Amino acid sequence: MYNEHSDAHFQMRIDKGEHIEAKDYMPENYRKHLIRQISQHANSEVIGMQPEGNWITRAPSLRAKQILLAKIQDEGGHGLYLYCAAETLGVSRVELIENLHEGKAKYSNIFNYPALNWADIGAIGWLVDGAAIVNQVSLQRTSYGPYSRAMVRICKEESFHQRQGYEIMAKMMKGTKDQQAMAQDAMNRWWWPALMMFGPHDTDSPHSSDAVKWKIKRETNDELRQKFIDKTIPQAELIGLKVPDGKIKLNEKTGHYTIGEINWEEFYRVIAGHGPCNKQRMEHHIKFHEEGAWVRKAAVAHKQKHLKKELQTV
Ligand code: BYC
Repeated sequence: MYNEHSDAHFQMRIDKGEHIEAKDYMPENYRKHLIRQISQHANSEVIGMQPEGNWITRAPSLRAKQILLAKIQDEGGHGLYLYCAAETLGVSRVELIENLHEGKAKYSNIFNYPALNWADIGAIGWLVDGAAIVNQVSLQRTSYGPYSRAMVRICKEESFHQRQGYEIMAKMMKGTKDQQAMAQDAMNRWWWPALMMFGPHDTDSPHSSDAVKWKIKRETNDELRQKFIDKTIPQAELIGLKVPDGKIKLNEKTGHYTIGEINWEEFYRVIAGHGPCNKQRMEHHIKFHEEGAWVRKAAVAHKQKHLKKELQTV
């Protein structure tokens, strides 16, 4: 009989496919691994609002503006679910935000690239949300209950995000020569960074072996990247976009595409803080976090006032 508070019992539960809940026994390294990943995920959702936020006032129609607004609001909401999921592991939101501001916690590489024009909003929705959804569909079966349940809800909204991006790209590809060139240019700039979103190759991924053993990851970085590639190349071809990779080949036997070499030097440079927009993204977040301090103070004061009233009536 296993002791319920042992690593062996925990692993047995994982192997049986059970969800681990907040109050269940878990090894300290499992807890830390999840805090790192879930907080990075939350940070990505929130920082990801910035490149798109710039385009709300410049959307080409009222319909496009409404859709973009809803999408960005969803992303703020996803950040909230994810920070809450991380908090169930015994860390506070304040610490998580401090870690982001001090550069101790990461966010996705992709949000350190600029959104230069309206076609970029299409490319972000189609490629960035498209990559995120491949990863997140898999994470719906992750072993930690609160993270898994957050993913189920997030995935429903994410598939709408991906489609709105593809719609923008498809529309531009049916437009004028200039519009087609803009869509192709956005594709050229976002394709490779989107492939990097899945993280380094499995052989270079230090966290993968624990993540797979603990069923935090149900599929590896390379497996998920391949799924995204196989799904996205035909979508590009359908609307007349060229994938910016001269080495792409369809392997008729396996049904998978092979691609050229990803520039990992660029990936590591960007996640180390030296991408085109890292400084701007962090300065913006810190500025608005500081300016919003009064809202947080007011919410705490409001809660305390009501708690006091409740105690007086007991
Ligand atoms: N960017 O051992 P590895 C969205 C780091 S947002 C930056 O493979 P792991 C959206 C990694 O952290 C969706 N860093 O790590 C929002 C580690 O460094 P540390 C975002 C990366 O954790 C708004 C090192 O490289 N999705 O949808 O096993 C608008 C070694 O990597 C990245 C998620 O966050 C990266 N791309 O696997 C539009 C998904 N990749 O921590 C859209 C949840 C790796 O030791 N996260 N690193 O300093 C995951 O599934 C996994 O954490 C990853 C990486 C696949 C990303």
